[in-house]
Amino acid sequence: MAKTVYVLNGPNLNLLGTREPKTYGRATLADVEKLCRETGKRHKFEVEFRQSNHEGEIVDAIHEAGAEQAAGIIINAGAYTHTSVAIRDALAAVEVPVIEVHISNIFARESFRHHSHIAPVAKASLCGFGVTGYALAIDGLAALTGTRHKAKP
Ligand code: CA2
Repeated sequence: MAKTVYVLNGPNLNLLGTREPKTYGRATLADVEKLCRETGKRHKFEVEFRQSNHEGEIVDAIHEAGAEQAAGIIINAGAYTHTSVAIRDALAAVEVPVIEVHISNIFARESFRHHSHIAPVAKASLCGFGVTGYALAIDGLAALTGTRHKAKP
Protein backbone atom coordinates (compact mmCIF):
# COMPACT_ATOMS: atom_id res chain seq x y z
CA MET A 1 0.00 0.00 0.00
CA ALA A 2 1.28 3.49 -0.90
CA LYS A 3 2.48 5.58 2.02
CA THR A 4 0.84 8.94 2.53
CA VAL A 5 2.55 12.31 2.72
CA TYR A 6 0.60 15.05 4.44
CA VAL A 7 1.16 18.50 2.91
CA LEU A 8 -0.13 21.05 5.40
CA ASN A 9 -0.60 24.74 4.68
CA GLY A 10 -1.30 27.41 7.24
CA PRO A 11 -3.15 30.72 7.31
CA ASN A 12 -3.61 32.90 4.25
CA LEU A 13 -1.97 30.43 1.89
CA ASN A 14 -5.41 30.03 0.28
CA LEU A 15 -4.68 33.51 -1.15
CA LEU A 16 -1.65 32.33 -3.13
CA GLY A 17 -1.63 33.61 -6.69
CA THR A 18 -4.17 36.34 -5.97
CA ARG A 19 -1.99 38.92 -4.14
CA GLU A 20 1.63 39.78 -3.35
CA PRO A 21 3.05 38.06 -6.45
CA LYS A 22 6.47 39.68 -5.86
CA THR A 23 6.80 37.77 -2.60
CA TYR A 24 4.87 34.57 -3.28
CA GLY A 25 4.74 34.26 -7.08
CA ARG A 26 1.72 33.68 -9.30
CA ALA A 27 0.97 30.01 -8.65
CA THR A 28 -2.28 29.30 -6.82
CA LEU A 29 -2.71 26.80 -4.00
CA ALA A 30 -4.45 24.52 -6.53
CA ASP A 31 -1.26 24.68 -8.65
CA VAL A 32 0.79 23.76 -5.57
CA GLU A 33 -1.51 20.82 -4.87
CA LYS A 34 -1.07 19.59 -8.47
CA LEU A 35 2.71 19.94 -8.18
CA CYS A 36 2.70 17.96 -4.91
CA ARG A 37 0.51 15.21 -6.39
CA GLU A 38 2.77 14.89 -9.47
CA THR A 39 5.93 14.83 -7.36
CA GLY A 40 4.39 12.43 -4.84
CA LYS A 41 3.34 10.06 -7.63
CA ARG A 42 6.96 9.79 -8.78
CA HIS A 43 7.89 8.47 -5.34
CA LYS A 44 4.76 6.33 -5.05
CA PHE A 45 3.39 8.53 -2.27
CA GLU A 46 -0.29 9.28 -1.80
CA VAL A 47 -0.67 13.01 -1.05
CA GLU A 48 -3.09 14.38 1.55
CA PHE A 49 -3.15 18.12 0.84
CA ARG A 50 -4.71 20.50 3.36
CA GLN A 51 -4.92 24.21 4.09
CA SER A 52 -6.40 25.82 7.18
CA ASN A 53 -6.56 29.29 8.67
CA HIS A 54 -7.11 27.76 12.13
CA GLU A 55 -4.31 26.64 14.42
CA GLY A 56 -6.30 23.82 16.05
CA GLU A 57 -7.24 22.33 12.67
CA ILE A 58 -3.56 22.18 11.77
CA VAL A 59 -2.82 20.47 15.11
CA ASP A 60 -5.62 17.96 14.36
CA ALA A 61 -4.19 17.26 10.89
CA ILE A 62 -0.74 16.61 12.44
CA HIS A 63 -2.31 14.15 14.92
CA GLU A 64 -4.12 12.47 11.99
CA ALA A 65 -0.81 12.10 10.12
CA GLY A 66 0.65 10.49 13.25
CA ALA A 67 -2.30 8.10 13.68
CA GLU A 68 -2.10 7.14 9.98
CA GLN A 69 1.65 6.52 10.32
CA ALA A 70 2.25 8.87 7.42
CA ALA A 71 5.53 8.74 5.49
CA GLY A 72 6.06 12.41 6.24
CA ILE A 73 4.64 15.82 6.91
CA ILE A 74 5.54 18.71 4.63
CA ILE A 75 4.44 21.86 6.40
CA ASN A 76 4.24 25.50 5.48
CA ALA A 77 2.66 26.79 8.67
CA GLY A 78 2.58 30.35 7.33
CA ALA A 79 2.70 32.95 10.10
CA TYR A 80 2.11 30.22 12.73
CA THR A 81 5.72 29.21 12.03
CA HIS A 82 6.80 32.21 14.05
CA THR A 83 4.20 32.02 16.83
CA SER A 84 2.77 28.57 17.42
CA VAL A 85 4.13 26.41 20.22
CA ALA A 86 1.01 24.23 19.80
CA ILE A 87 1.96 23.29 16.21
CA ARG A 88 5.57 22.72 17.24
CA ASP A 89 4.48 20.44 20.13
CA ALA A 90 2.14 18.47 17.84
CA LEU A 91 4.94 17.94 15.29
CA ALA A 92 7.32 16.86 18.05
CA ALA A 93 4.72 14.44 19.45
CA VAL A 94 4.15 12.41 16.27
CA GLU A 95 6.71 9.93 15.02
CA VAL A 96 6.62 11.21 11.46
CA PRO A 97 9.49 12.99 9.65
CA VAL A 98 8.74 16.67 9.18
CA ILE A 99 10.01 18.95 6.41
CA GLU A 100 9.39 22.67 6.82
CA VAL A 101 8.79 24.71 3.66
CA HIS A 102 8.50 28.43 3.01
CA ILE A 103 7.88 29.96 -0.38
CA SER A 104 9.81 33.13 0.41
CA ASN A 105 13.26 33.44 1.96
CA ILE A 106 12.15 34.19 5.52
CA PHE A 107 15.71 35.24 6.47
CA ALA A 108 15.74 37.99 3.84
CA ARG A 109 12.53 39.49 5.26
CA GLU A 110 11.45 41.19 8.52
CA SER A 111 13.28 40.02 11.65
CA PHE A 112 10.06 38.61 13.18
CA ARG A 113 10.10 36.00 10.39
CA HIS A 114 13.65 34.86 11.18
CA HIS A 115 12.64 32.59 14.06
CA SER A 116 10.83 29.33 13.41
CA HIS A 117 9.27 27.23 16.19
CA ILE A 118 9.11 24.39 13.66
CA ALA A 119 12.74 24.22 12.48
CA PRO A 120 14.03 22.53 15.68
CA VAL A 121 11.53 19.66 15.33
CA ALA A 122 11.92 19.29 11.55
CA LYS A 123 14.32 16.96 9.75
CA ALA A 124 14.97 19.73 7.23
CA SER A 125 13.83 23.23 6.31
CA LEU A 126 13.60 24.85 2.90
CA CYS A 127 12.88 28.46 2.04
CA GLY A 128 13.22 30.84 -0.86
CA PHE A 129 12.64 28.41 -3.74
CA GLY A 130 9.13 29.66 -4.42
CA VAL A 131 6.49 26.95 -4.72
CA THR A 132 9.14 24.62 -6.21
CA GLY A 133 10.18 24.19 -2.57
CA TYR A 134 7.18 21.89 -2.05
CA ALA A 135 8.40 19.52 -4.78
CA LEU A 136 11.96 19.70 -3.43
CA ALA A 137 10.63 18.87 0.05
CA ILE A 138 8.84 15.76 -1.25
CA ASP A 139 11.99 14.70 -3.16
CA GLY A 140 14.00 15.32 0.02
CA LEU A 141 11.58 13.31 2.13
CA ALA A 142 11.87 10.42 -0.33
CA ALA A 143 15.68 10.64 -0.17
CA LEU A 144 15.64 10.71 3.64
CA THR A 145 13.27 7.78 3.91
CA GLY A 146 14.86 5.69 1.13
CA THR A 147 11.92 5.81 -1.27
CA ARG A 148 13.53 8.02 -3.91
CA HIS A 149 12.63 7.71 -7.60
CA LYS A 150 14.47 9.85 -10.16
CA ALA A 151 12.59 12.22 -12.47
CA LYS A 152 12.16 10.88 -16.03
CA PRO A 153 14.38 12.79 -18.53
O1 CA2 B 1 7.15 32.24 2.69
C1 CA2 B 1 6.28 31.53 3.18
O2 CA2 B 1 5.87 30.49 2.67
C2 CA2 B 1 5.60 31.97 4.49
O3 CA2 B 1 5.36 30.82 5.27
C3 CA2 B 1 4.28 32.62 4.09
C4 CA2 B 1 3.53 33.21 5.27
C5 CA2 B 1 4.44 34.14 6.08
O4 CA2 B 1 3.75 34.60 7.23
C6 CA2 B 1 5.72 33.43 6.50
O5 CA2 B 1 6.51 34.34 7.21
C7 CA2 B 1 6.46 32.92 5.30
C8 CA2 B 1 2.34 34.05 4.78
C9 CA2 B 1 1.40 33.32 3.89
C10 CA2 B 1 0.47 34.32 3.28
O6 CA2 B 1 0.29 34.00 1.94
C11 CA2 B 1 -0.21 34.93 1.12
C12 CA2 B 1 -0.24 34.62 -0.21
C13 CA2 B 1 -0.72 35.54 -1.11
C14 CA2 B 1 -1.19 36.76 -0.69
C15 CA2 B 1 -1.18 37.06 0.65
C16 CA2 B 1 -0.70 36.14 1.55
